[in-house]
Amino acid sequence: MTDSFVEKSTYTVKHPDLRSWVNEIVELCKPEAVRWCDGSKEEYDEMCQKLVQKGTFIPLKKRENSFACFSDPSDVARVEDRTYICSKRKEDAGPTNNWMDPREMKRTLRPLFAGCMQGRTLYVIPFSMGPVGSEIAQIGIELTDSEYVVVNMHIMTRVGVNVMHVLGETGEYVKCLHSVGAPVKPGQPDAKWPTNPTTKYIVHFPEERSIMSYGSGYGGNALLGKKCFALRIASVMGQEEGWLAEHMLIMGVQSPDGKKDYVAAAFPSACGKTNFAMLIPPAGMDGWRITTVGDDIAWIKPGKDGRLYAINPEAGYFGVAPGTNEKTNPNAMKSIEKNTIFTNVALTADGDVWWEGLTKEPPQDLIDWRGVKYDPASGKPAAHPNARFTAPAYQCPSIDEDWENPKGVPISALIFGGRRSTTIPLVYQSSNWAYGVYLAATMGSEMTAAAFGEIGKVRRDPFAMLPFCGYHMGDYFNHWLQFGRNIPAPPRTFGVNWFRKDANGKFIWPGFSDNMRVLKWIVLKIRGESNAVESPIGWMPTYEDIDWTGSDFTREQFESIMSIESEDWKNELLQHAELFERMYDKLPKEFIFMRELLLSGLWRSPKRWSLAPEREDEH
Ligand code: O2Y
Ligand code: MN
Repeated sequence: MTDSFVEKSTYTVKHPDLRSWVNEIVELCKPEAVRWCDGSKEEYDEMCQKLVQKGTFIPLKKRENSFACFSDPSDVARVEDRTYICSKRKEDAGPTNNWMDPREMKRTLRPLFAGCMQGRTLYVIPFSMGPVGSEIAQIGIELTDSEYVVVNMHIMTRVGVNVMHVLGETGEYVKCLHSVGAPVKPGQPDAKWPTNPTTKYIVHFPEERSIMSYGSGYGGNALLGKKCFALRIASVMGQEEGWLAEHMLIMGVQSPDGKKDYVAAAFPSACGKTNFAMLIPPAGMDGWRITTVGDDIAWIKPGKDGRLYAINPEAGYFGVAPGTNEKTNPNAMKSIEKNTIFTNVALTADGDVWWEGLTKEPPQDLIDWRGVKYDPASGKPAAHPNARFTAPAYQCPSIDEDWENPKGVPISALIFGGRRSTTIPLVYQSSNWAYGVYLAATMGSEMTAAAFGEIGKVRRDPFAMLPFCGYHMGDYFNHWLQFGRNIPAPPRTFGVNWFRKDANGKFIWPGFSDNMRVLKWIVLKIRGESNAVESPIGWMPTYEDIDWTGSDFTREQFESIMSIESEDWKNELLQHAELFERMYDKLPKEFIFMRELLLSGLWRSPKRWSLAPEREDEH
């Protein structure tokens, strides 16, 4: 690579392996220029201006330093069916991942990457997942031909020269190669959202610690620090090195006496994790406060004191816009007032953004996410359902004072939640670590989008990691069990379900800020300051154990979302068996016994186990 070929670099690269990898990719992809990113504000502003000139970014008059853009309609979400774990051995990817032999995959990808960056600049993005220099943090280098990726990575990760300093001459890093797969031919205009409409591959090579992503410029497919690195590759690192990379938010729960506990919580995609992570307690629960460490991913390591410490490897939020409003998430609304990138939202006539749920009625004269005048009579949404905001974490009013603490924050409880209209109660506590692992492994969500199968059917999503675990799910369960054996006092584990419905199909639990009532019980429970009764599936609060200040939620309603219908549960356990069959060769023995124990408990319980005292009469 000659110096004139390098468009810009404000530092000298001392890492021979990195230099040769970049040279190799330049040789293969044939970009017009190479730029080594330094993470500066000047660089961010310059890239945004470039995107404005290209017509990709539309500056927003109503929000300082903020932009909107519309993706190609073929490029609107993660592509699970095009996502591969190419471990050397098929059995290491397991039954829940797409797999191809790594050599064969490289033979497939090489011709696609050959010349794919013609007419574009290749950006070299050095980034840290986690506070730069933290013992828990990891370094990645993303090579991309997308300015949209550069600016989003600036927000979502820590990009910069200081990362190169930590990397030094021999430091380890994850190789993240990304191309939109749309070379620009000489004389041809570039697309506003370059993408490859027919060919997409999101490929992970766990043993090599490398990622190759082709054909998409969108979110999790292209911002490789997020799902690809921080979950799929990091989960493999965690298994080998004795830590956990999890699809979990991290929040602080502070009581009026100033005591704070940190909890991490796993929910499948599209279950309101960002709302929960930024929760504001309801009126009347004075003195309780939630602080936000992260809204999507947690890296968890045992500390020297035997406790677990977690960091948020990210530096921003890539949140779902539709449904976000002043009631559902006031902190997110403040986080996106400035310095924010909006993708696939609708635009208002006065230079602002709009999405379904932001206000009751859409404003007049919207431009929809396809870039055309919106017709409310069309029955279609103005914003794409997976429209996103990318906003810096420090802009969140509830950000925790220790969110960048390189040591992480100590975790007292783990919460696992799914989207279930029946069967799973509002909250319950597992009686021990192994049962906690079992309940997380068997969690599931009813499908809300036809993309994943029959709407309403339960899709098992162990630990909310089904699309994100970089290795065999059975090995993952065993890793969790072993992890608990190695720590003196593992965090307490809880199951929650905000989504139970009544006979009319209406949600029973109000959710959002009322979830604080459940959190308060959880936190007091781990402090030994609240009560519980034993149910066939674990410990549960009674109506009296929950703080109902300012709420009109009745005892009957509470009992209806806490009941355990034994027929539903027997069916549930049959489905657990189906899941276990898929990973029979690696299934922990604990799971077999745990399922038997649950079954025997349910066998003895009434048709409907309820917190109501008359339950004994139902035998
Ligand atoms: O569709 C995408 O590319 C984004 S998916 C995503 C983004 C932020 C947080 N979580 C998710 C997810 O799918 O879990
Ligand atoms: Mn997520």
